[in-house]
Amino acid sequence: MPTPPFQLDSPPETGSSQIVSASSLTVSLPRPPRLFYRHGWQSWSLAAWTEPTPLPVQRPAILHPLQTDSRYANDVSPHSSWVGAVEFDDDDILLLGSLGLNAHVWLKENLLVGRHEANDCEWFIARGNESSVFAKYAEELGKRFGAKSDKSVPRVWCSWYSLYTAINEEILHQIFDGLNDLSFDFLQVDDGWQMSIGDWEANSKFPSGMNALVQKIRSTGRKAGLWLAPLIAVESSHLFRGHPDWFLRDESGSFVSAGFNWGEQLYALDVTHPAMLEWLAALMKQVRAWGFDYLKLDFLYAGALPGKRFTDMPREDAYRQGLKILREAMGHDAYFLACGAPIIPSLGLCDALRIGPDVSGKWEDPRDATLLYNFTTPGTRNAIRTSINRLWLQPLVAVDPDVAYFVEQENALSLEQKQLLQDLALICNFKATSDLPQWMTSAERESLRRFLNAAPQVKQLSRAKFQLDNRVVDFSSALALPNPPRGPTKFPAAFLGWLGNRSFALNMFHRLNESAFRKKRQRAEIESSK
Ligand code: 9PG
Repeated sequence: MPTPPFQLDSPPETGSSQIVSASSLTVSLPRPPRLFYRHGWQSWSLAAWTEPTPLPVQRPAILHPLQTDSRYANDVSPHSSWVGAVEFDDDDILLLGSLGLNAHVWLKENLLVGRHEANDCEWFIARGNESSVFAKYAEELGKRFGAKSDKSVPRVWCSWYSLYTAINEEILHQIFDGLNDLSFDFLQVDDGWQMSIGDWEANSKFPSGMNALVQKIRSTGRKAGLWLAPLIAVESSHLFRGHPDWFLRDESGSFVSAGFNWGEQLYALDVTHPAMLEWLAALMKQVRAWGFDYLKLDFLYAGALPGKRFTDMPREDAYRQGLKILREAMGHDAYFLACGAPIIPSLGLCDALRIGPDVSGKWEDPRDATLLYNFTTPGTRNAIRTSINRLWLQPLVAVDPDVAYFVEQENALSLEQKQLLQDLALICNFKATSDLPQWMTSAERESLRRFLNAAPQVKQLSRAKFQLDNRVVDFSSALALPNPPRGPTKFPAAFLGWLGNRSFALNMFHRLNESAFRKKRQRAEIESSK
């Protein structure tokens, strides 16, 4: 039985903290805060210090399951997953964070409210400067969810941010050869190798098969990494058609949407279904048997969506149980990067965690940022903003801010913007790129080489400023949020939101992207043949 709401009439003294066990709790604020820290549910969801007022609901709604915690996406009061904080003054921050799963924090006028979805849980409340309250919170989380992985963080070349789905065996071989003297530990094949989302076998662009691809990677002196999204499937996959009973449904028996991507409806696997779990474990073993030692498991949020499961249990507990099975099956010696993953429920089970949205060769898409008020879509500004606001996770897990860029070709970022991404990677100590050797000038190749071998002393000076050795880096340009749509822009914004909810529009968008990716590959092929 959940206990009645716990009320704290005044927050703790500056410099102190306390732990309270309750299903819900309210903390009265002594005065109106000037900022609220919102922590998004999964890797791609927004984490930011914002005004303490409601923000517009991000659009399109069809993507809520894949970009936010859909259950709370329409909340009017500012909402945060597991942990929220308010700022009264410089160095006067009040943090309320749960030490368990399935918990949420809201700012409701002069109250900070914490609520668990099912049971009691422990709540951590602390007041003081930002770094100390978050450090203490992280320490308590570590005691409950497990210590940080002791594996060294690998340097990774990832295929996604250059060729996207347009990869094939031949071009990857050329790239792997072209990276010859650069000190990558892993060459990671991303989305584009599989038959379908759900059908995890090599497609016709990889006629020699996955084992041969691993052999090629190993022949260059590196280890092999692979991307999979093992907890979702598209409607057209054999997996979904063959095993509808393995998929998550709601109370009325309809399939739960896991969002929309690849021009299709996505569905979520039920991570408590015994036959499904057997299939999942066998899949992990298969991937290891092909020879992949680094697994980027993506779209993991699907395991924790609300729904009715084979075994009834709180959704994030179900996810965590599923993740343990994945981890056991892949083996503890594999390097496991969790992506699109609910943050707190992934701690202690993965080696690294993506802490922000995807980067892209663009700083910001005004359509997404200003009209749709969506900060989860690919874009370098979005990626930096959320990642900077999640650095407090560093004592718990290796944090992946996504790849950095070095090349000018096929990339619209300024030198300064690329430098911010590189510096963020150094701060996180997670070094990855997707840049093609075909596109690198010799100077760019040199700067990539220096980056891969760099290990600067990092010191945080303020929310936006960091010192790297003797250099100060300022991320302020990435942290601010654009103003919500106002006045005449409200109409195109509403129309775009409507259009974004239509599957025909998303489908058309997908086809355009795919054709742009293929053209990119053709340009890379021409460069290789020079
Ligand atoms: C492969 C990619 C890459 C990338 C992942 C993930 O619609 N969305 O909001 C959305 C966000 C991210 C995303 C896809 C869709 O990218 O983060 O690194 O692996 O999948 O498809």
